[in-house]
Amino acid sequence: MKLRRVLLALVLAVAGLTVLGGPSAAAPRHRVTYDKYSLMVDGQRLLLQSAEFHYFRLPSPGLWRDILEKEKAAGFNAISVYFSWAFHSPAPGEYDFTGVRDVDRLLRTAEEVGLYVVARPGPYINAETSGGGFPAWLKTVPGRARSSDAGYTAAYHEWLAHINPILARHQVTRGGSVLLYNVENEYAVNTDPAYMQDLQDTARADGIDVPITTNNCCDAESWSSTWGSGPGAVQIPGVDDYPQSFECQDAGTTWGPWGAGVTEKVRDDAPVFAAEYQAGAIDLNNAGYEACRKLTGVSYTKFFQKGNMVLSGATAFSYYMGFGGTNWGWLGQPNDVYTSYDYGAAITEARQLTAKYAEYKRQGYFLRAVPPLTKTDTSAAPAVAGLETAARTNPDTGTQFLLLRNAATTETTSTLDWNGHTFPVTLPGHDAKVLVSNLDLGGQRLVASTSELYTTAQPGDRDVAILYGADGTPGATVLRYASPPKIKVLTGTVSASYAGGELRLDYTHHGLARVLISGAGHRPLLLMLGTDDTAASFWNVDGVLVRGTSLVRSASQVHGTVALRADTAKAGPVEVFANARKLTVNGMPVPTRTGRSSSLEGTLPGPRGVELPALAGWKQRAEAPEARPAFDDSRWTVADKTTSLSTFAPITQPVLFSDEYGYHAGSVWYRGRFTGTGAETTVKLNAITGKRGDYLVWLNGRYLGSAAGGVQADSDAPVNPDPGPGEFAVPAGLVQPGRTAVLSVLVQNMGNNDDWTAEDSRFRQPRGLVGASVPGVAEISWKIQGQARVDPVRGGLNNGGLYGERSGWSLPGYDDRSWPRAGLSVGAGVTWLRTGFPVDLPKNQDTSVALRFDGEIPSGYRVLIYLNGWNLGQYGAAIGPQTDFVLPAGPLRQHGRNTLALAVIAERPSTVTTPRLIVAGSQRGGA
Ligand code: IPT
Repeated sequence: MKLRRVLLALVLAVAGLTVLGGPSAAAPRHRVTYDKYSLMVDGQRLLLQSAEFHYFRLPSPGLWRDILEKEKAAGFNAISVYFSWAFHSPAPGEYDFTGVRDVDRLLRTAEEVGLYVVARPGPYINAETSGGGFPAWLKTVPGRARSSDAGYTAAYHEWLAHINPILARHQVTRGGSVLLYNVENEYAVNTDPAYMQDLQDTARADGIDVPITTNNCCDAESWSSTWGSGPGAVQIPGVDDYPQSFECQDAGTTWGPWGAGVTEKVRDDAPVFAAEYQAGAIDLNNAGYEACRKLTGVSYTKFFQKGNMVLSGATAFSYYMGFGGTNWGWLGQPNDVYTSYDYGAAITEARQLTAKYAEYKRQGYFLRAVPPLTKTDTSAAPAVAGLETAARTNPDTGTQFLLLRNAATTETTSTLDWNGHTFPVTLPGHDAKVLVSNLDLGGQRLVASTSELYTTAQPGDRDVAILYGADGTPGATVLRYASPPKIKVLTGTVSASYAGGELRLDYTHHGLARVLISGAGHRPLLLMLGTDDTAASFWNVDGVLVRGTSLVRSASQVHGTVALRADTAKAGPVEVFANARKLTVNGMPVPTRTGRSSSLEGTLPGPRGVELPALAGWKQRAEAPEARPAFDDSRWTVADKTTSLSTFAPITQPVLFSDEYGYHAGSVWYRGRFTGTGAETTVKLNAITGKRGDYLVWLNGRYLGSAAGGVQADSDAPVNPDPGPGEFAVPAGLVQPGRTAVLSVLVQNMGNNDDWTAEDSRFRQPRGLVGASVPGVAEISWKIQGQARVDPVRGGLNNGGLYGERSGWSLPGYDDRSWPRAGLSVGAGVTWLRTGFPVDLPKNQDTSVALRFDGEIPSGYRVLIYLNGWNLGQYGAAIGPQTDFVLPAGPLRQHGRNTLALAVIAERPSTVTTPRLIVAGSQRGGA
């Protein structure tokens, strides 16, 4: 796609035109079609290998390319992307698509990298985002969300009118990357076919002409058989499968509690589409994302995904998540996630590759090497004692795919009788293999192999193929040759025999064996036989095979020189298979010699050491002047509403729900005035914050205490409220008879519930105070204040309404010279700590930096972390188990001065743990 764009630019430049933005109507057009087997582009069958990526969880557009290149290097040919309405719209009618919201840039980057996009604009997206992607202002719009009610319809039409034209001009049909358009999300209960149909009609009217899909959850039949081809049915129904569930604490013991993970075929005329296939997990029980990575680790990935390939015949997959990212600001839905959305994915939140990534790469390269897999039917599979088997065959080529799966936890050794051959097979516990027979491998014919195919390449006048199997297990490969070929074993131990037009190689998978097969009227074949690890040490990017780097981003060959863009995590040897004599890496020439395998061999340097400054010289300033009776709140909003659209009935009047007054993110302050009697003994206050929230209470400037905010995530919540304990004792003498008393309450709203079941009440559930009374007092008059203004760069979800946030204390330009240097003890209430630090990271190197809090996670206070004004996380025992907070380039100035501001909200006097900077990974190279 990149080359095409460059060519187009040249053509247009010659014609005196310029290319503005993405592909225009003049760009090459392609046809996207499908049948029961697969998607097709210009009639060519396509195996869609997609990884989910949320641009809104990486507030650094320059790093989007890094993730996309890493996905592509693992063999993916697509990304699947939710577009978050809430992220772009802070208020009705207001939309922002600039900076970190520049989705046009995202789609352009996908085009440049060469990845298709499955576009998922919702309007409802779930995804553990606040409100499931609904902007909080939608809570004040009448009409049931996710239905065809008028108010909601007008609101989502506004969103689609903004996002659809962007997606439309980036469609494959117009020379762009958008291949599929996904409406809604797991819309399975409380459904309204007219709404589902209108989403599609609106998309079509807006110029969407690629196939429309949706992701079904719990009732996979919903948008097909129930409504047939009637209203709401989509062309290609997708199905979500999460066989390992989300109980990360059970990693290592749990196995498929949510089913076999075999994607259902929903429509006879459409391919099987695994729209979300589990590739990680949310951390429901605070086990930490490493546990989630283990729950969905290499074993799971092999067993379930390979099983699904053969058992379901799916030819379109999207793995959720490929890279999770960060719930920065108030993006997250608080009941299921904390700041990190690492997800235990193959690429970590700090953008590092894991062992799981290597497994995705093994599977991804395999899928790329076997085009016949795009059209298969189930076929009879040979039985193998002790193992599960299943098979599919391509009716045109006769290529067969045979699944061998070991459901036991221990290794199984058996015999496979397959197409007239007898092979020994050994499979480790919970492992799976997809074997291939009758496949054209470049100039060779693979008859059968008990090794898995990793990848193939055609450097110059020969073929290279890499096969692999678990270390120490037997392998055999049979190739067809009309006469005996010449066999040269370059490395390793391999025995060869020839009979009846077939060459059979027998070996034990170990290290990397290399066999050169030539003569017999074929192109020479370099066959490499490896293990999981030695196979995965190869990169096959843009047709160039490379071993020894930690990543290859792209490769090109011009005039006998192969130019790689590649990363190295350490110094070491590099080996390149290409039709070239010279090598450059990241623009630098690399001296090479030609090795025994006729490859180029050289040595590459690793990254330089990185020094990060200590964080010192903290300055401190306490705030919360709102707690003082004399504080001037004359410009605050009067809270006097008596009704709301929430199904939650307020415990007292007036309605104090913060969204009703336009305050949607983070902290909200309330000040209530009443005339004292002198007999007050108790203040009763209830708040709903979503999980992990709290509220702090002052009366006449005296701190009365704090409570955990109510959590109303359950569907029966509206009738079963539990908005916190909410009773605070009034010290004698604090309230004077006949005098005005002032109640000040700071509520930490954590974000909105999702609307997963389309029942409206969950998502509309209030945030902020829901009940406030002082027994003996007839009336309290209220004022409310939240976020002062939408940050034009960082957006509406970045800030709440703390005094320091309203006064710019989080911003790098704020002048804190008058602030004293102070210790780390803080009183109850809100205290800010600020410091500056210089960073100068090595050039031509990708260093990922994070902030780490050492020691036990404190209770009693929470910390909002602002880096150069970007709200990059929340830390504290009430929040979650997270101690490392990624500081992405962009928010982090990599060559310059940075400002770190910590807003400490303390329920009691505390000594704050201050963090330090750490290197979360460093490689020479980078995007
Ligand atoms: C599936 C959602 O579609 C997706 O948005 C995300 O929330 C994911 O779950 C969990 O991370 S719903 C599936 C668990 C039934």
